[in-house]
Amino acid sequence: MLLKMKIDWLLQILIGCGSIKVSEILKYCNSRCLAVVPQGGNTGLVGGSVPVFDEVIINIGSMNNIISLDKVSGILVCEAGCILENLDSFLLNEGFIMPLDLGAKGSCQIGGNVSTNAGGLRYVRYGSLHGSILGLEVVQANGTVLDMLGTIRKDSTGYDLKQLFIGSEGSLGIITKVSILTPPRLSSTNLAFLACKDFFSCQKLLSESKRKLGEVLSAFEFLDNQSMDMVLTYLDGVRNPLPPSVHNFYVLIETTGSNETHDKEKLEAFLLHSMESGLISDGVVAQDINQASSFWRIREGITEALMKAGAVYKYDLSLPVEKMYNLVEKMRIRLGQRAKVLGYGHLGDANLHLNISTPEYDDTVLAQIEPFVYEWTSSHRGSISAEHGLGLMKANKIHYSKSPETVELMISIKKLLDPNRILNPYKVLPHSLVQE
Ligand code: FAD
Ligand code: 2HG
Ligand code: ZN
Repeated sequence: MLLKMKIDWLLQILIGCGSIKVSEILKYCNSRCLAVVPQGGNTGLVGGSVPVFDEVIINIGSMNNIISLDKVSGILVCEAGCILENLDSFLLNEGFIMPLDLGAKGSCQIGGNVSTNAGGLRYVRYGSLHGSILGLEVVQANGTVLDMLGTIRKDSTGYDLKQLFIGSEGSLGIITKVSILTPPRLSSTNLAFLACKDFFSCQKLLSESKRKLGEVLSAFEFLDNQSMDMVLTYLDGVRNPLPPSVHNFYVLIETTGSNETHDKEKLEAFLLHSMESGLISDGVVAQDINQASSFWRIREGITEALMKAGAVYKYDLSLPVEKMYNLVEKMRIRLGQRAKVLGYGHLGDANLHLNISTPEYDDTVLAQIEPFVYEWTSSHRGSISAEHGLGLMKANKIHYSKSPETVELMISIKKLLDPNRILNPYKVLPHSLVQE
C-alpha cells in the first residue's frame, strides 16, 4: 500500500515533467535513501538503464521539447528526452545534422547518448560528444539543478564540470537539457560498399582513405564475412550487394561534401586506384538513397541479427588498428565449433565490436572468453568499453582500463556528488568499492 502511494505520487509528479519535477523526485528519493535508475530510450547494451532490485525508474522521455536552434552557429538546445532521430529530422529542415548517428537512433534519447558518451557512425568525422556538447543542465542527487547550459564554443573559466556527466551513465546526476554544436548539412553524400581479401587490406584502405579522401570522409565501417552471414541468415529482405564470391571482409566508406561532381569524381578515382593496387577486390557505389539505405541496413542490422540468432556475448573494444583483428582470430581458435565469432565496427575510430554467438548461454564458453578478452585488451592498452559504457555488465571490469588511483578518484567523486549512493547503484563502478 505504502509502495503504491509512493508510486502514485511519483507518477503525479512526472506528469508534465521538467527539471523542477526531476529535482522534486530526486529530493524525495534522496531524503529517504531510495535508489533511482535514470532511463532514456533503454537501448543501451550494458544494462545501465535497468533496475537491479527495487530502484525507482526515472524515464525522462516526456521531456522532449526542442528549445532553440541558432541558425548561424548551429547550436541546438533541447530537453534530454528528445529522440536522436527526431532531432536529426528537425535539423535536416534547418540545414544542419546531428554530429552523431547510431543504429538505435529511432529509440535512443540525446540524454542517454550523452550519458553513455555514445560514438556511432559519424565519429570519424565529427569526433566525441566531449567536443560537441557545449552545455548541460543536470539535476544532482539532492535535487540541486546545475545550470551548465552554455551555448558558446569557447570557455575556459574554471573546471569544465559538464564533462564529468558525459559518459557517467546516470551515476552522478540526471541530465535534463543539452546544448550541442550541430554541423551544417552538406549537399552531397556518397556511399561505397567494398570487399577486401584480408584485414591488412582494410587497414591499408583506411590509412589511404584518410590521406586521399580526408576532407570528405564521413564514415569508415567494416564487417567480416561471419557478420555478413549473420545478417543474411536472420534479417528479412537483406542481400549482399556484391556478386557471390568469397569475400573475407566488407568496408563501407561514406563521403560527405559540398560539391557533387568533385566529391563523386574524387571517390571514384580513389576506388579505381585502390582496386588497381589490390586493396579492394570488388565494390559498388550506391546509385540512390534507397540503395545507400540498403547498404547501411547490412552494417546497422548486425546487432538485431545477433539477437535473433540466440545467446550473444558482446564486447566493445578500442584497440590499435593493426592488432584489432588478431583478437577475433584468437577467439575463434579458443572457441572452435562451439560459437560463431563476429568482428565488425567503427574501423575509422579503431573500435572493434567483438560479438560471440551461441545457441544458448553456456558457462564453459564464457570461461574461454573472459577474462582472456579483457586481459588481452588491457595488455595492448586498449579500452574494454569504447562507446557503450560499463553499465551493470562491466562495472567490475573497470580496472582493466583504468589504474587503481583513477578508479579511487572516480569513487571519491561519486561519493561527493551522491553521498547516499542513490543514483544508478551497481553501475559503472564496482559496487563493493562504492559502498565502503
Ligand atoms: P538508455 O539505454 O536508456 O541508458 C543508457 C545509460 O544512460 C544508463 O546508464 C542510464 O541510466 C543513463 N541515462 C539515460 N538517460 C539519462 C539521463 N537523461 N540522465 C542521466 N543518465 C541517463 N552505441 C554507440 O555508442 N554507438 C553505436 O553505433 C550504437 N549502435 C547501437 C545500435 C543498436 C541496434 C542498439 C540496440 C544500440 C546501439 N548503441 C550504440 C548503444 C545505445 O544505443 C547507446 O548507448 C545510446 O546512447 C543509449 O541511449 P538511450 O537513450 O537508449 O539510453
Ligand atoms: C554498432 O556499432 C553498435 O552497431 C552495436 O555499437 C554493437 O551490438 C554491438 O555489439
Ligand atoms: Zn558501435
